[in-house]
Amino acid sequence: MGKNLATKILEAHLVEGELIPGKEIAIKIDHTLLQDATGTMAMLEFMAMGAPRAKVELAAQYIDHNLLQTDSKNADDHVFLMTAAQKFGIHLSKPGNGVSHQVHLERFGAPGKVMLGADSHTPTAAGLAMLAIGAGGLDVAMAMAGHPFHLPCPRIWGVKLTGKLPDWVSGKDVILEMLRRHTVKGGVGKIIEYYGPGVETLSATDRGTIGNMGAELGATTSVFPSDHRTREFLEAQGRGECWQPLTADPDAAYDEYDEIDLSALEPLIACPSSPDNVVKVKDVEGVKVDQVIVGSSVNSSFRDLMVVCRILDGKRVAPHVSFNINPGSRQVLENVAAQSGFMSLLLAGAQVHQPGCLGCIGMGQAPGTNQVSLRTFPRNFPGRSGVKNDRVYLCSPETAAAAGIYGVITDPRKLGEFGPCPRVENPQKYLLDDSSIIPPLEDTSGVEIVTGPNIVPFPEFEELPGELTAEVIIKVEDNISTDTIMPAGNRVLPFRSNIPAISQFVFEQIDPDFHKRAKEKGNGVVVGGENYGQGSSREHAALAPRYLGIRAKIAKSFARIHKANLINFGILPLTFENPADYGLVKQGDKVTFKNLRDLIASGAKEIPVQVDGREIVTILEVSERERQDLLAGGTLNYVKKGNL
Ligand code: MIC
Repeated sequence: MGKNLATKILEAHLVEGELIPGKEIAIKIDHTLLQDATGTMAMLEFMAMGAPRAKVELAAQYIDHNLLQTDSKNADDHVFLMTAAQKFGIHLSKPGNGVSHQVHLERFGAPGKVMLGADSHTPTAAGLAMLAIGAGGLDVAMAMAGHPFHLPCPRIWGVKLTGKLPDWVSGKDVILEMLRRHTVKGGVGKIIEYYGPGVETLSATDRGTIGNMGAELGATTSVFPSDHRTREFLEAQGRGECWQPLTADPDAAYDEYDEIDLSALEPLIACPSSPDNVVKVKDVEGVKVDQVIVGSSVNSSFRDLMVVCRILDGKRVAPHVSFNINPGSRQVLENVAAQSGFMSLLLAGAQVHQPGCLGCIGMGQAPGTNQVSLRTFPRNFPGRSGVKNDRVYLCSPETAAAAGIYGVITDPRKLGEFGPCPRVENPQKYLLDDSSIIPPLEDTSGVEIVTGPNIVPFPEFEELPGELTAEVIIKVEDNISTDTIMPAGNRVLPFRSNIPAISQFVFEQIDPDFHKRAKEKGNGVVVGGENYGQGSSREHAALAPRYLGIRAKIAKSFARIHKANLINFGILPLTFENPADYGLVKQGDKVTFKNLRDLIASGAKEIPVQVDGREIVTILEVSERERQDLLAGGTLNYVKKGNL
């Protein structure tokens, strides 16, 4: 039986363990990706490890999230990251140069490389046949310091693509179809590998879109083969020498299978407020739209913007619609401008913003009260836009453009009344300009790292106690995202390098007093449902609760990155042995863990907990290495003791 591509790449990078699904493995990392919102903390963690220089083949730091400068904080953090990147041999992409995922595809990505990124949408690099995985900042800092990345070996899920996308249907509709079929939990513990004859009908950036939102399925990552479309993209970027062909063996087997006939897809849309709440666009036609945003983390490539330019050419957006463009990179904007797309946008009445994440992470662009916002973003978790009870839909650039013109949700096929679907070819040679990427220095001896007043030292955490008595501070439902646990947005993001300050926002949306109660009680427990902690890679969703005294989270199941982050900061990630016990626990209950240290040190999987006098059994599914991290009170404590 032949091998699939994911297995080939994993094998070439395997440094510990065996490729048996569920068992812990360690893999060598070639590229690391940091963005600024997670990067300040990750850089502090890297500094705490004492490594003199990044030890990976390529390390990149992007400044793409915290772009609004309403006071000195974000600007200070930018200078910190710029000087630290110079000190440690890291490429630095300046504010305004673009979103990490798009710029990495353009300037650094290469087939077959393994990348670890402190952003859950790192798998966008699937578009270039990279195995690119999102992780917490501490894991990325460790990889930058030259350590392999540990993860439970994923199952490989082969998704065969056949046919060709019809007019007015694009990459976004493929991944929305995956979400419709499999929900936000469908990819947990899996790598999604796309194969089959339909693959070559998709460009590198369409593949990037599909890889990006594999994160919304909870997948470890996604991967596409490297073929002539990959070479075409790299050559157009002046980097043809990075190309190599990579594909699964013809008789490759997968742990699971699915198949999508691209020709049968229709325009799809995710309704409020979950990326898997997917319906056909034609089923929600007529809903009045107030805001449209094209671009940001996903669907911000040259093709995505250019298709919107062509659709809007010679038309105006409906008077009541605020139509926004967030280009993925300066390169995208320059190339769109060179092909006169920019003029079509301006004349149509669009607001064109600087390249960056912006509204995708609530950094501006919040919709008004009760307004409907259609976005080509990857996520629409409740409140993420910055507005309580927001009504955010996720769709393709074609569907977004149609809503802009008609002012209501409209199946983009209706645009056929103005002419045929625009065919946008990517340039054979993009206009290239790397002047906003500062390359690493050879001699860094003269570089001083500038730390502004917003950079607060990493908090000290004590080790796991022998026994633990705590109180249930909050109980939440299924699919709670990290946006609910640790909100982002322009009020909160500037505190990413200041844990005492950011901790006051934990669970703010659903329980503004959470932080006070948690601090008051001393030791706390959070109880959750299925897929607890889905969404972003932000380690602050573990670090800030830990700062407030949370020592354990008991859930029906956890999302992959959040579970790893909990362990990194010494919070026990426990699951109910009997999911029905979830119903027995309530906010305010006293919980006691007897012989906790001994149980964990002895390798026990079953951890009994007294909940208001009753005993329930919880399960601790972690590796031996992770047990040591938990005992030490977190990975950094363990590492500081000289264990690596
Ligand atoms: C997101 O899309 O949620 C983010 C913002 O990019 C996050 C990272 C962060 O919270 O800084 C992610 O996806 O990991």
